[in-house]
Amino acid sequence: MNNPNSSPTLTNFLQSCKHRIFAQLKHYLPETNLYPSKLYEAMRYVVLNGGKRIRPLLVYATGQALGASLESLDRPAAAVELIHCYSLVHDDLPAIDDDNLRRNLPTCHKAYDEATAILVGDALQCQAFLCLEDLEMIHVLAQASGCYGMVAGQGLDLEASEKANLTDLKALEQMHALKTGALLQASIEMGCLGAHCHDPRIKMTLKKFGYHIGLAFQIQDDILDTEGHTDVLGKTAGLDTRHKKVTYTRLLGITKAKEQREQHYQNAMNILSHSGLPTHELESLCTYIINRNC
Ligand code: GRG
Repeated sequence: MNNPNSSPTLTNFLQSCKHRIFAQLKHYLPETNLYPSKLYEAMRYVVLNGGKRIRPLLVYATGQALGASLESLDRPAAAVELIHCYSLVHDDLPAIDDDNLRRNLPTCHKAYDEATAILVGDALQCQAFLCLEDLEMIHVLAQASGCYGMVAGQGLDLEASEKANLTDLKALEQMHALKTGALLQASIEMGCLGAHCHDPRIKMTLKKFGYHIGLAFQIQDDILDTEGHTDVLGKTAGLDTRHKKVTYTRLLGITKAKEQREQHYQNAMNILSHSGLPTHELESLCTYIINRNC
C-alpha cells in the first residue's frame, strides 16, 4: 500500500491519456462567447476542473490492450466522462447529497445556482451522446447510465435511505454494481467496441474484470469517506456517515471492508493475468484505483 498522503502514480501512457481526454472534452463543450453563456461557462467549470478521469482511462487502457488506436477511443472516452460529470452535478444537489465541495471547488449549484446545475447535468448528458457515432456504443452507454444502470442504482440508494432496509452485503453490492459499477463496466465495454473486438470470450473476461474493479473502486470510496480528509479528497469527508448511508465500512467495519477491497482487486488482477492480453496499463490503473487517496 502506498503512503496514504501521496497518490500513486499512473504510467506515462495513462498520464498522456489524461492530457488527451482534457483536449477531447474541451472540444465537445460549447464556447462561452455564445449564449446562454452562463450555462456554457458552468458546463466548462464542471468538466474542465480536475477529476481523476478513471472512466476515460479505462476506455483507453482497455482499447490499448486490444490493439485499438487512441483516435478510435477518443469519442467513447469523452462520452463516459461527460456522463460521469453530469451524475456528479446532480448527485451534489440539495435534493440528493447536498454537498458544497467537489474536486476541491464549490459544487456547481454553489458556484452558480441550483437551476443552472440541473440544466448543466441535463446538457452534459446530451453532449455525451452527441460524442458518439457508433450505435452499439450509444446503446451500451444508455443502458449503463439510465434506469437500468446508474440511475437505477441511485434509485435503490434513495429507497434504501427512506426505508432504512439495506442491511446485507448482497443488497449493497447490487446497489453499487449499478450506481458506480455500471458506468465503469460500460467504459471497458466501449474500449472493446472501439477496438472492434467482438470475441465473446474476451468480452466476458473483461466484463467480469469490470465487475470486480467496480466494487474495489466503490469500497475504496467508502474507506476514503471514513478515513480521508476533505482537503485531500477535494470533497466533503464523512458525508456518508452524516447522511447515515449504508456503506461497506458501516456494514462490515473498516478491517473487513479493506479485506473485501483486496479480494476484489486480486480477482480483477487474476482475471487480467489469465486473459492472455497485454494488460500492463489496465493493471496499473487497477492498482491506482485501490491505492488512490482522493
Ligand atoms: C438525475 C438526480 C439524478 C441523478 C442522476 C446522481 C445519479 C443519477 C447517480 C449517482 C451516481 C454517482 C454520483 C455515483 C457516485 C460515484 C462516485 C464514487 C463518484 C466519484 O467518482 P470519482 O472518484 O470522481 O471517479 P472524480 O472527481 O475523480 O471524477
